[in-house]
Amino acid sequence: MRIAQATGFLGSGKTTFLTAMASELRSRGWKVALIVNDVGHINVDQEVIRSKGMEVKEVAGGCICCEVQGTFSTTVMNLHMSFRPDIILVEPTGVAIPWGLKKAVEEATRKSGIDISHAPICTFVDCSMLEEQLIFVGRLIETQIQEADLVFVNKTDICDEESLGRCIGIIKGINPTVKVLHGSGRTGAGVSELADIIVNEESVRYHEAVDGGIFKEQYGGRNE
Ligand SMILES: Nc1nc2c(ncn2[C@@H]2O[C@H](COP(=O)(O)OP(=O)(O)O)[C@@H](O)[C@H]2O)c(=O)[nH]1
Ligand SMILES: [Mg+2]
Repeated sequence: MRIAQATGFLGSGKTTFLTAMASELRSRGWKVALIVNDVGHINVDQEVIRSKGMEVKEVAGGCICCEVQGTFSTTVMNLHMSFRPDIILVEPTGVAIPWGLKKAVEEATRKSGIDISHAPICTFVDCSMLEEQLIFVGRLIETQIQEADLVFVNKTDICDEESLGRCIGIIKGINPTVKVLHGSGRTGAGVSELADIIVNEESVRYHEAVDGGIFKEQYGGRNE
């Protein structure tokens, strides 16, 4: 079974994009489940998703990065037993950071004994809002970009070339080596491209170095 997680600030378009991605994966023959972990209003139309042959579960009460990591593991195990998905797409809260999400998957793997492969964690960025958000919630967004396996610049349907270029420049300034894709969950641009990466590539894992810096290491065996 595979788990694919998204991060990105509230309103960056995660729900819209993951819904489109779920349909794309389903049309490729994957059995898809979604886990939505939100603090406020859950935007996913659960009945519509179920009518398309997918399953949705909610994890409430906090962020799966920290407070409800245990509930996340249980939800993953229950989904595995009841629905047998090939892939679970996970939308955490807008304040989740990739490091915490990686730990959540590690814990689920350890507790469940299920052979889980971990797709790259994608951080969604709203290209029309990035500069403003960096002023108000800069620390959070910078962390989401620094720790991401890849960044998706979303809502390009409402951005011109110049602001898209500026946005990519800011992201590369924060994380020079990260792969950056762009498109729109609303128009479907980039959905197929991101789906290719989600099914074919692996997440990279981070350890905090002794000096407080962060270094990357290939996401390895599940007993580590
Ligand atoms: N223009 C545009 N709006 C979008 C796009 N994706 C999502 N939105 C809108 O942005 C808002 C937040 O989207 P949502 O998917 O709920 O974001 P989330 O909070 O990250 O899950 C909603 O009003 C969406 O309709 C997009 O690609 N283009
Ligand atoms: Mg959402």
